[in-house]
Amino acid sequence: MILIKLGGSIITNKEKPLSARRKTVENLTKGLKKINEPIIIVHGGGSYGHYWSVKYDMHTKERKYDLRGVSIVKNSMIELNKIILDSMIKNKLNPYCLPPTDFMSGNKPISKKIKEIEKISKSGLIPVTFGDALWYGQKKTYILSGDRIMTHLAKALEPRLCVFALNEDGLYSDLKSKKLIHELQGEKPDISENKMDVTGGMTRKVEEASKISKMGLNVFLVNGNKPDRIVKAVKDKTFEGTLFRGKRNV
Ligand code: IP8
Repeated sequence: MILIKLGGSIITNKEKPLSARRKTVENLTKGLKKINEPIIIVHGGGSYGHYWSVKYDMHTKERKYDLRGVSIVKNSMIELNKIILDSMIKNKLNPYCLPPTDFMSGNKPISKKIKEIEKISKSGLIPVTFGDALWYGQKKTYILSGDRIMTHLAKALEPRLCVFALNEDGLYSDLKSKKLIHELQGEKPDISENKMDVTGGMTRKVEEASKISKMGLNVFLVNGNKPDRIVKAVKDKTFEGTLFRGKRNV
């Protein structure tokens, strides 16, 4: 089983509110079509969810946020999700839409539901979920990042590989020269970036990726503009990007 996160920066145009990169989404789904094993898709918020989360000052902390913001963030994620689902349907994949409310209770994953997601993906359907605004309890809500969902799913399902599709070639040891880090083992690199995501952007991704690799699993950060790199990583185990090698795979 393969877990794939389509980052908001790759599926949307982050400079333009509420604009999806439809051609890129199309290329990605065509790439997914070439993978012959169970997959689960998670996608981010990009210029949909993050745009509204910033407007309504909503974050990952559980608080009493503006209820209007909660509704609008959720609505925008449904809109972005629909674009992904439509592209998958068009390319003859069988997505099975699962908003995170389906497997989260407050900020905890429901293990029975997560096990069910595994069964769904093994049946040939492709579960598709996404970062979202979620009910926490006592009138509080929070933003659940798709990266955090990846960690929840990885922990429970132990996929063969976790892929994060980004709008970059992977992690750079130096931002100016764009020198790519090809492989990491256990260590968590120090990265600097401009934070524009309410969930922490690249910092969060690196955090979750190293958490997952510490569970022993391989995590691969790859350029989503080159879907063949995803296919090659899955099929031939050649990693053109940044691989966080999990202990089990050393
Ligand atoms: O882009 C957050 O998901 P992410 C989604 O995976 C929202 O961090 C609603 C901002």
